[in-house]
Amino acid sequence: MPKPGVVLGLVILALVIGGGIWVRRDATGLGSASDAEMPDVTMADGVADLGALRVTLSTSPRPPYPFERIHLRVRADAGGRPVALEKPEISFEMRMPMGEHRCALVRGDDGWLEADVVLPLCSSGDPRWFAVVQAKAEGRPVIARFQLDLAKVGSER
Ligand SMILES: [Cu+2]
Repeated sequence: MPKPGVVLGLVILALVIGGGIWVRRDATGLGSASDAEMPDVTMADGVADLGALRVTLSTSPRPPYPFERIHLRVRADAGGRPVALEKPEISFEMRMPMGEHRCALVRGDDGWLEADVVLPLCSSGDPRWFAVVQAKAEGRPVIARFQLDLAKVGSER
């Protein structure tokens, strides 16, 4: 049997770790979704699987750089057929509040919806942003979440 003090220590450690994760998730405002569940669009197209509907996000350049224009393309499909998104918009957030970064997606080429965004570099050094595509499809809300990491300023292109 371990000493009671050791058991108490482990319980407290578990509470601290659990509490830390809870606070971190809560701070993102992203519900219970963890990073691992969100498609990463830093270096490749990402596809969010929303059951019957799939939402694809494509960014360029790759990787994206802070303070430089990032071109975004979004499309939705179901069973391989394109689905029209109504009132589509995309917003960006970090774990910490970094201001409003929201723009409407407008019709582009080949059924893609497009927008341009410029994202600041967080002074904390955290490069990770979360992109949230919101729209309606056949009257029902669509919310697709992605993650991307901004490249370090001055890094190799
Ligand atoms: Cu910040």
